[in-house]
Amino acid sequence: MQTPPRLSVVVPAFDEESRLPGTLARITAFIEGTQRWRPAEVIVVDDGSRDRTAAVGERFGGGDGVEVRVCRLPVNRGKGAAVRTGLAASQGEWVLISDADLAAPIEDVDLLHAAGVDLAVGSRALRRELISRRQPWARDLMGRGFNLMLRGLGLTVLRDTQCGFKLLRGELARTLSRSLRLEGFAFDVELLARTRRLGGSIREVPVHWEHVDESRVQPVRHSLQMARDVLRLRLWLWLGQ
Ligand SMILES: Nc1nc2c(ncn2[C@@H]2O[C@H](COP(=O)(O)OP(=O)(O)O)[C@@H](O)[C@H]2O)c(=O)[nH]1
Ligand SMILES: [Mg+2]
Repeated sequence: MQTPPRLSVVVPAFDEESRLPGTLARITAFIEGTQRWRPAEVIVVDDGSRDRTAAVGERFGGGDGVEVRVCRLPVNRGKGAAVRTGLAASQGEWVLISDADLAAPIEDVDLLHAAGVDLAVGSRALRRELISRRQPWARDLMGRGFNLMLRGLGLTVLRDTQCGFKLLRGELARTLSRSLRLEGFAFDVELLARTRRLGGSIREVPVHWEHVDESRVQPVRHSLQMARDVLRLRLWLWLGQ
């Protein structure tokens, strides 16, 4: 029997052919340079991209002690659906969810791990001095509004739920993959809520962040979708689902 990976890195990817090679190179170089996360697997989840994202991922192959795999969704379903697919496919003792632009540096996985909890949530709200480049004001506003809504609905006590950099215990990742339902950008909120329900420990951990342009987020369309999704989540939780 092969030893299970120490770490699975799940990278949701929608039209990421240009950013992906650099991202995979940085992740594999980090893992190759450290003993503590080997062996590792990187799971690129191609969410029905219209470009060559999947081919780029497949061609990359991997590195010493790192395997890169690609899961493909035939049509675009959303970041939540992509992450859920990656969690289900993961085999690691720990599972890191990371955006394809590495706005939070891969090295900070050690900060999340040091928190020693079941779900460590990377955060941009706790230590603003770690942010070397801010998001544009419209996105910042969108984030603040969303956070306010979450608080009003009693869905979170955290300061930043939406940072695309989170570390979970492998068992928890696989369990969550069977119960997550939100398929869009609001899925992080459900991830947190369901972890809490399962009795998992959660901590918000400040990470470095450098805003990367070329966002896949459309402020108006996705704000509406996220608002609708957290209302659905609120209802499901009240109904005990
Ligand atoms: N699966 C999936 N991933 C997406 C979608 N849109 C964005 N992503 C991924 O989510 C991550 C964050 O997207 P990004 O454009 O960097 O968003 P921003 O930095 O929050 O503006 C990246 O890894 C994207 O490839 C989508 O519709 N489906
Ligand atoms: Mg980004």
